[in-house]
Amino acid sequence: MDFQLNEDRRAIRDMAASFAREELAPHAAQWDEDSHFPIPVMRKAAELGLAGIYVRDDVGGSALTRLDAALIFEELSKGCTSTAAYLSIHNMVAWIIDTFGNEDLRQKFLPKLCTMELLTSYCLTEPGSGSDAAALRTTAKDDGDHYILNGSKAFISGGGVSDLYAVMVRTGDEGPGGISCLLVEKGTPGLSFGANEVKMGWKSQPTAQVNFQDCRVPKSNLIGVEGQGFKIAMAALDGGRLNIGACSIGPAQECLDQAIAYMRERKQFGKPLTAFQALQFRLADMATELEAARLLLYKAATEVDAKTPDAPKFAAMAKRLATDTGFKVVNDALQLHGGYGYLRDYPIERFLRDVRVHQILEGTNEVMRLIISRHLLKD
Ligand code: FAD
Ligand code: 2MC
Repeated sequence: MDFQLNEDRRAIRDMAASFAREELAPHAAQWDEDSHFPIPVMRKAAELGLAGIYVRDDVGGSALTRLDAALIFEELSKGCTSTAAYLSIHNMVAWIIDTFGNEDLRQKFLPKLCTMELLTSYCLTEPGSGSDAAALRTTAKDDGDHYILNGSKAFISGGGVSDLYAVMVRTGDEGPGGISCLLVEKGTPGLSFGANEVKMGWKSQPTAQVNFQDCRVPKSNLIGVEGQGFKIAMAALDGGRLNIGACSIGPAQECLDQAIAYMRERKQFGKPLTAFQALQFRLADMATELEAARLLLYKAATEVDAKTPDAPKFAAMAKRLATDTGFKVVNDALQLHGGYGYLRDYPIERFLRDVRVHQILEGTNEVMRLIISRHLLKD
C-alpha cells in the first residue's frame, strides 16, 4: 500500500492542473453564462492525451489507469467542472469501443475520438427509465444486415452536437439480458434531437433528448455481441462514477482553498474570520471529510483497475461519498463567504450548481446505496 503518488503520477496531475488553470478556469464563468460548449479547447485537451485516457496507444490512446484518470479529472474540474465532466463521458464511450468493439470499429472510430475530431455521447436513460435502466424500451429490430431503431433517450450529454452515440437498445426479451450496445452516427436518417435542456448547472455542455424513428443502423456497428449491452453499460459506469466523484472532489478542494484565502482577508468584529474557532473547526471538518472521500476514490480506482469482483461496489461507495462530500464542502465554502458567496462575482455559486447534479447522474446516490447493499447482502 502506497499513499504517495509516484513521479509519473505527479507529472500527469500537474499537466492537468496547468491545463485547467490556463485553458479552462479563465473562461468557465463565461461558458456558464452563455451555455457555450468549448469544442476547440477540448481538442487542445485531446492533444495532451485527455480524450482517450484509458484507450490503447495503437489507436492514439494514452493507455493510462483509472487512478491516473481520477487525478486528471480532479484537476480539470477545478478549472471548469462541466467541461471536465463531458470529457469524462467522451472517455467512457472511447473505452467502451476500445474494450468491447471489434478491430474494425476500433480502427474506424478511436483515432478520431482520441483527437476529438469526433465527439461522443453515452445513451442509456430514457423518459420512462432512469434508475431502472434495464427497463429501457428503445427497440432495435433485426432487418437483414441492419437494425431498425425506434424510441427515445433522455438527458443525453452532448446530445445534438456529438458525432457518435453509444446507444443501449433492446434487441431481445425484457430485462438486462435483452439489451445490446450499438453505435449510431450523426446524420443517420431517422436520428433526431430534442431542444437543449435548460439546466441549473453543467451549462457548458448541451443536454438533449435523442430520438430514433425507423433509424437504420448497420449491424457492423454492434459493440460486442447481442445481449451484452447492459453489462457493457454498467462496466463503463464503474469508471464513469469514479470520474464524477473526482469532478466533485476537485471543485470542493478549490472552494475550500478559496474560502481560506477569503477568511484571511475578511474582517468582522475587528478580526479576520480565520480568528473564530467555530469557523476554524468548520475548515478542519471540511478538509478531513474531503481527504477521506479522496482516499476512498483512489482505493476504488485501484479496484476498478485490478478488475476485482468488488470493483462495482467500491466505485459506488466512492461516487456516493465523493459527490455528497463534494457538495457539502462547496456549500460550506459558500456559507463562509457570506453574501458574497451567493454572487456571480465569485465562482463558488457556479461550482455549487455544477456539483449538485453529480448526486443524481451516472446513477443517483440512492442507486449507489442499492448497489453497495446488494454486494453486502449477496450470498
Ligand atoms: P428516477 O429514476 O425517476 O428517480 C427519482 C428519484 O427516486 C431519485 O431520487 C432516485 O434516487 C429515487 N429512486 C428511484 N429508484 C429507487 C429505488 N429503487 N430505491 C430508492 N430510491 C429510488 N443519462 C444518460 O444515459 N446519458 C447521459 O449522458 C446523461 N447525462 C445527464 C446529464 C444531466 C444534466 C442529467 C440531469 C441527467 C443525465 N442523465 C444521463 C440521466 C441520469 O443518469 C438520470 O437522471 C439518473 O440516472 C436518474 O434517473 P431519473 O432522472 O429518471 O430519476
Ligand atoms: N459490471 C459488469 N456487469 C454488471 C455490473 C457491472 N458493474 N453491474 C451489473 N452487472 C451485470 C450483473 O452481473 C447481471 O448479470 P447476470 O444477469 O449475468 O447476473 C446483469 O448485469 C444485470 O444486473 P442487475 O441484476 O444488478 O440489474 P438490475 O436491473 O437490478 O439493475 C442497477 C441494476 C439498478 C444497479 C442499474 O440499473 C443501474 O446502475 N441504474 C442506474 C442507471 C445509471 O447509472 N444511469 C446513468 C446514465 S449515464 C449518465 O448519467 C451520464 C451523465 C453519462
